[in-house]
Amino acid sequence: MHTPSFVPRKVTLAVAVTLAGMVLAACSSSGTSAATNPTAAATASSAKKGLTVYFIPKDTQNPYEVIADKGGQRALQELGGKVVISSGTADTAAAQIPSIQAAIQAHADAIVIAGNDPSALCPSLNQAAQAGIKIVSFDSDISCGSSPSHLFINQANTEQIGTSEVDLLANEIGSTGQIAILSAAASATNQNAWIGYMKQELTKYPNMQLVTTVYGNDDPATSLTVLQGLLSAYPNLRGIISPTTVGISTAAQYLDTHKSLLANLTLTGLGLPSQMKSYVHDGTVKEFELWNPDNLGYLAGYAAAGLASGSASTQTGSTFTAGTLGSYTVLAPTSTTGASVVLGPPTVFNAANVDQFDF
Ligand code: RAM
Repeated sequence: MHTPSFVPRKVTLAVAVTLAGMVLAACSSSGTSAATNPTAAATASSAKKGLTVYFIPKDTQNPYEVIADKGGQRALQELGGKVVISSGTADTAAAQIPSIQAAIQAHADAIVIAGNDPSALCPSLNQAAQAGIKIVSFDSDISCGSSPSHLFINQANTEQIGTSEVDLLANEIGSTGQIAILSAAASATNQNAWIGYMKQELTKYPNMQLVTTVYGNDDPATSLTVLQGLLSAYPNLRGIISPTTVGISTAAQYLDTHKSLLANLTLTGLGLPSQMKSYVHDGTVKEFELWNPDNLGYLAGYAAAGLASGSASTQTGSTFTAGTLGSYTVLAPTSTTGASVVLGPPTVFNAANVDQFDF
């Protein structure tokens, strides 16, 4: 049996258990939590009052994105500013461009965007930056080179998310058999970065074969269609990793009503505890992972307000304070992200702890 290369599973579980029952306010390893830094909230009030921050999620219908946007609203409320939530209903860059234009028209102070495509948004974002709007990406990074400069709010270490999902599945299926990935949009930066690390991790498991990746576009109906296609094309499939809350909840719902499939098939990935708990308790899913999306939006809101107020920067090593979450340090760009801060490690959920989380 393998253990994850990055953070031992036991440690991750221990973190989950330790945090149970309290607000999941994990900080990046480079950060200091407000619990150990009581002046955090006070420092944060250096943000300008009356800021307007446009939150542009992947789409406005995905419950995960809705929770993240609420976290952003919470942050701006604390800071005496406001959030405008604007996006399309499909996970495409084209659907997000009108929202960037709207932010420019409204003379917004900052944009917080979940990129549906690494580079298709860059010309519009550049235009926004030239109009003086600060750019933050969250959930799914953009890749615009140096123009416009932006800060990515990463939910957890990208490599750890990818490798740990493979390790969870390997542990459940005895590291053997055909597996597949049920992803979101084929152009989504976050999904593709995680999948890259999954493939890397799979080289440690020679008896597990990734047969295909299918894309449900974070749309429940499309996710169901591609899942059914997958199951009929690969009747011997032993495992599915769905690194999207829409994909995993759709697949769990389907398996729940087709329980005979569970004799040979294991599902894991990234899910909202609120959507997944019934499937965990009835045995459809044993373990899955996530972080607190509300905290992700809250951190992004503070980062945007900090950039717009001059109290945060994209400079490697610079720090800013994100209200009750505490202090964060900007990390240098990597092969998969621009300059970033990391919210914290993901939590593994199972029957023992899944009821303790309210997102
Ligand atoms: C979905 C989206 C989002 C991803 C989560 C885990 O809701 O694809 O981008 O971060 O799942």
